[in-house]
Amino acid sequence: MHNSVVARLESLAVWRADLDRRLLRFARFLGEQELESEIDSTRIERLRERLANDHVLVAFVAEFSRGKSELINAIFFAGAGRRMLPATPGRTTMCPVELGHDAQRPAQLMLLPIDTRLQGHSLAELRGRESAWRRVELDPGDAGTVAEALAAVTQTRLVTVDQAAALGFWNDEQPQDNPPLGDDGMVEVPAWRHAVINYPHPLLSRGMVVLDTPGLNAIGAEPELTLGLLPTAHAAVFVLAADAGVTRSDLEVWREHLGEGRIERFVVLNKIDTLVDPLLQPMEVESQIERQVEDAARALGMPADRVFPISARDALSGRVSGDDALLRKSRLPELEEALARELIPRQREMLGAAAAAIIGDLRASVAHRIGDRRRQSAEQMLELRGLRGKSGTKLKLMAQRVEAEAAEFERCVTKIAALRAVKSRMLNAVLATLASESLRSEVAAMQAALADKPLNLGAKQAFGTLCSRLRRAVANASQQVEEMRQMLAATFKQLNGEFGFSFTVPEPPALERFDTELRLLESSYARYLTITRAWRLTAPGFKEQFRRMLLSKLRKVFETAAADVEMWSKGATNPIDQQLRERRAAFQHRREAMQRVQLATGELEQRIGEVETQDQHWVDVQRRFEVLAGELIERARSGPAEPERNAA
Ligand SMILES: Nc1nc2c(ncn2[C@@H]2O[C@H](COP(=O)(O)OP(=O)(O)OP(=O)(O)O)[C@@H](O)[C@H]2O)c(=O)[nH]1
Ligand SMILES: [Mg+2]
Repeated sequence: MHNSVVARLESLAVWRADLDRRLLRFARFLGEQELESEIDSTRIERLRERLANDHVLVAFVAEFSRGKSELINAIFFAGAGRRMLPATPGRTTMCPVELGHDAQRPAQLMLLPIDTRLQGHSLAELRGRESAWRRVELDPGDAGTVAEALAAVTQTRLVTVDQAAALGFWNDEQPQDNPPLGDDGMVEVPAWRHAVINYPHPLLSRGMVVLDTPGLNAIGAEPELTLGLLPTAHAAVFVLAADAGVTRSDLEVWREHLGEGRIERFVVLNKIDTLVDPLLQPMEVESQIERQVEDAARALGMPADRVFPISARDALSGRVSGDDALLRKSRLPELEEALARELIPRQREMLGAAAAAIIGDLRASVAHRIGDRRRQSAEQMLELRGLRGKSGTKLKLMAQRVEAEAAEFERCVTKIAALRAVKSRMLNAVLATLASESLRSEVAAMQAALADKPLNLGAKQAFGTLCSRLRRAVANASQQVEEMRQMLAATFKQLNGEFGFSFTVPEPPALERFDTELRLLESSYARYLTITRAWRLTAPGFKEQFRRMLLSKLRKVFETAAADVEMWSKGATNPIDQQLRERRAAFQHRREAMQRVQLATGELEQRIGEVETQDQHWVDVQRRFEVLAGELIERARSGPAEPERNAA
């Protein structure tokens, strides 16, 4: 069963675990050789966290009844021998459903009641709050009861029109999207806002997360899905039905949710089994399918090889009954192969490139540290060799010179203190520019502008103003960082020249990346404000949710930028203490050497021998370190073994 996907994910998981092991070994080596620094350790920790938590999120998006849930059943749950996620004619899935597997937790279904929308908390906030969710234990060994539990995602509730409006399901100005009104004046709305399924499955356990969405066009479209969840997906599978063709509402869903952005898109033309016609030759059916694929590709502006004609129904029953011919006929394996081929390597590439860059930085900073130590040994050696055959008076003079040099060196302490003071003032200025308090007041200002004129042009304008102010803040921070860099470079140059240090300014973080992130956020939010369903934001709970969501997204951008700047600034001055310590130790060595030599001449040769041994030790450490770092980078870049080669 879809071996290639499992094999690829498996080799990805093996690669991640291997990288992690090597990183750990690398960190241990640095610790043993006393080469670690706080910053390097933080960097290694962060990278390890990323390697452990990285996942591939695939979202299934479409108008209702196109067969999203059935497709997920066919890909993920055929092994259970039955239909697991409810898939029926008409609207079935009523809330977004997230499928994943976290082995630390029991198999379970978590349901978030729809009422939570009224309080204005965003989904991201509620994720961490267990008490907000209803929990149902699942027994993976018993497919029947699991399927029964999963039926919850179709549950609805009857509420009054007012309640429906508050929940975001009713709008007097856009009656065509409203759910039907019962004779008793009640409206049917989804019972749950979100469902999370934790279920052991070969794909899910290897880091794949699947998002099934309700038919988005009419019901259940909460801003968070459009703005929070979908943009974080690595791939989206957009489902069309061959018996419906590309309808206006299909196009609307496509445009509103997948029309642009960074997500990798796959289009599925489902239900090709419905095209089978006893009066047509198979060839004729085939050319009908081809024509539909081309039409769909044209309508969506996608290349035809990204449109996959399949039958989810045939695939599911083919797999359940072990009928390989039916499975082949369903053409699902082609889609799965494409998903595995395109998606996983890309994910791997991104992770590998990020890891290689971080390890490259680590390598540079540690190599620098080793270089420093070797330089000091060389200096000591030079001095010791110079002592050979010197008289007692000469030695005394030299000892005095060491004392004078040491005293002269201590002058650097005041200069360094001044440097620290200037740096910390400058750093505080950058951090103030990127502080979340200023963000909150900017967002509040926009919110105030929104309050008077609900979501008309004024709102877009207010949002645009907010975004341009924030981008200006990032540009200012960038400028401040550049000034800091110049200050550090000039001071380091002076300190190096005067006191023989070897300080260098590391490359400052590229804040342009955050400008790009802000632009992306801006375009997706601005697009949302113009779509027809943005009226939901007029309900107070939604407005609050929108504000919190926006604020938390922005905060993340700004906090990451601030953390990067802080880390860089620390990294620039961290070596100071270390080099100070080492220089003082070197003076001490020289003093001791001189004293010993004065006592007995045999000591000198012994001392020279010691320094030689020490230098040899650093040569050895350097070599071992280079091998470790080189292997680590090579491993990060090359990625996992190709599963085909392994499998064969
Ligand atoms: N003939 C045929 N019917 C299918 C196929 N896939 C799904 N269906 C049927 O289409 C109907 C809708 O399928 P679902 O999987 O519930 O569709 P959905 O896109 O999840 O719909 P919502 O949950 O309402 O958004 C169900 O009756 C399925 O049995 C297929 O390949 N061929
Ligand atoms: Mg469904």
